[in-house]
Amino acid sequence: MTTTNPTRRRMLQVVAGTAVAGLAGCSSTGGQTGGSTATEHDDASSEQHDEGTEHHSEATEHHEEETGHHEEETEHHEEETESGHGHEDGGHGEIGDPTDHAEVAMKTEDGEYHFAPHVVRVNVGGTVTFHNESGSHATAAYHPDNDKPQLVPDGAAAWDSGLLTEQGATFEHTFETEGIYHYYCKPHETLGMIGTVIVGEPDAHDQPALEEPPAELGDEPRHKIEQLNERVNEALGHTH
Ligand SMILES: [Cu+2]
Repeated sequence: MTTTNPTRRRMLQVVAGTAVAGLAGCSSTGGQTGGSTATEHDDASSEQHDEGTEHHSEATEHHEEETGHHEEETEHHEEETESGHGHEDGGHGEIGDPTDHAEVAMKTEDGEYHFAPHVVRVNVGGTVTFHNESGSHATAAYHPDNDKPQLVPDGAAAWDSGLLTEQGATFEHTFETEGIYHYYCKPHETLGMIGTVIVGEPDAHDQPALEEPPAELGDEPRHKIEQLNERVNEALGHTH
């Protein structure tokens, strides 16, 4: 029940590929560059413009494209470049642009319990694979189907992996609804083992997950969710 059968996985990959093609088409009409779409775009622009120097960094190319139109976006890219794409550093790095697939490790380390990174970001239709690295953990959405308050977008599907006890066990969920999702580890929720998935380019004003966490969750989970929301707002450039 915890592993994904190969056929289903292949199907998901095909679907994910289609989503990329669709996005590439949209973003060429102007809008935010993101993820692999940005890379393709950069390749094209470096062929056109870089007659002398071939070794422009990504950051430089972003500046060339965006300076003048979107000063805020340019600053955002600077931040990302300075600290790198910190998807593997345990959750303290920049969140970056959405991708079609993200991995989250579930671990018990020095008596602490983590989803790492704490926040990941995927495209609409993207998949997150949860990987049990050490200890026994579960991943479940804050959703009424799991007898929890709704901290996922309206209309979003719930998930619940059940307890993963074996090292190396995985569970994956595909996110079809844009928005912010908080999720928890059943045995360790009260110790703050909570994580977040950002799907697409959601409107921060319209997310149940970003509202003040309900009192029924208890102090530690609420505190953790507030921290996660700070990082989400930062990633979305939502500062008020
Ligand atoms: Cu856990």
